[in-house]
Amino acid sequence: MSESVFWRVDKIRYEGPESDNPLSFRYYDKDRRVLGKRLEDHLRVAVCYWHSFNWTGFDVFGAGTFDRPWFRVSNQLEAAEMKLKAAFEFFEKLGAPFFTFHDRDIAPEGATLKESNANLDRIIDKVEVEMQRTGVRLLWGTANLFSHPRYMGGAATNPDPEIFAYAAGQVRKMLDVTHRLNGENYVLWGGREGYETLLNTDMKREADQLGRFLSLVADYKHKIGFKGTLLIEPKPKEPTKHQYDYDTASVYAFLQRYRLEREYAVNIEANHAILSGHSFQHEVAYAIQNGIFGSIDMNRGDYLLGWDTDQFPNDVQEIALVMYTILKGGGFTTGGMNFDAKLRRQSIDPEDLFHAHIGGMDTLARGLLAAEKMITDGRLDAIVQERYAGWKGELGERILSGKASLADLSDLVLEKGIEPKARSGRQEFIENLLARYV
Ligand code: XUL
Ligand code: CO
Repeated sequence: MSESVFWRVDKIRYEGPESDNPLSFRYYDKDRRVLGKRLEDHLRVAVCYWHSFNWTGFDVFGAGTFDRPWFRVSNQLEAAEMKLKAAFEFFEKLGAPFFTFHDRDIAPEGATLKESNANLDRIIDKVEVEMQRTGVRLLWGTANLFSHPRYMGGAATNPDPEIFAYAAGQVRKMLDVTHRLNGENYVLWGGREGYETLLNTDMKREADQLGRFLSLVADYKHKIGFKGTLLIEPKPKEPTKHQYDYDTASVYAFLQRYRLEREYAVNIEANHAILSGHSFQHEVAYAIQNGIFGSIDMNRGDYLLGWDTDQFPNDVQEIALVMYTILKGGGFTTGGMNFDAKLRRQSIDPEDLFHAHIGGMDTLARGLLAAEKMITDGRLDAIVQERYAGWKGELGERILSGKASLADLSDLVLEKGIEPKARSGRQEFIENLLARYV
């Protein structure tokens, strides 16, 4: 069947670490039991539509480099159908249990919202058939509220309420679609919700608009009975200079201020964490500790570049730390690992898309297996427990329960002549221990 772009690739199988076949998994053994659960059910991998099937390889200096058949078809709906067939062939051959998409990735934007909705309906009928045929599920859906020029000044935070209304129309439709396809989550990423200059921006008003928008979305979710999780994806900058959903802590503060902290969780993207000046593990740990951890957008940046390069992950130690944190937090519920990652624009062969995802999935699997060792061994946890052991004693209990005042504590130190003894944080020792699991 030479009409398929992926005809040269067969189903990708697990062949083990000794395999020399680059089109096989060396670690991603989906049925392997890890801490009582299948590896596939721990990772819940998703392939994203936008980078893998829509992006042509263009950058700000040059045109697309990928020659995919659907880029050559002028009828946009026909192109969407071709792309859909190719995407599901890819998901199936890769063995990805989930996929993700924006409304405008999967069906073309029309001249009006009505026309766009009709385009979407027509393609979604076909998506439903493909999902049934392959068993591939929807991790999340989302609306693109950033590409069209109408959104240049933001969607919910736009100075024009008609644009707010247009965005509401798009999200309503995509919530309906996500619900219809049994999506497990719905994502909101506010790429243009922010500002370029305060000289033309009323920041307080924009925050209230965004709070209102998120409340409307939550109300609608309940109205239609969508049981999935609503997720906000933090990012500090790019395309907008300053984005309101800067990082997990800013999102959490925002949600609390608008009393939405029980309605939303976060979708943490690896390289967005780095761009906000945190580690990936920090963002995940912060979300878990505040009860708003939802899902992951998996990728990596480049140490030499300060922007969102969206590369496939290859750092096992970084993933091991994140998986350790996620497992200790109870693992994913509705969330998963969505590859929000793209090929380099010189990787023009359709097979490159397989190599990228195989490498990414093997890296996730290795990280998970290392995290399993970290947990079953128990030494890392014991080190932390031991470090805070003093707080389990009488003094610690009195302080935290509020039984001791500032003066009580001062008197205690003065009367007993307490001089605390310094103890090593043992960072290098612990890092050497970590290296043994990875
Ligand atoms: C942009 C980004 C988006 C969201 C979905 O940096 O990560 O693709 O994941 O809109
Ligand atoms: Co993302």
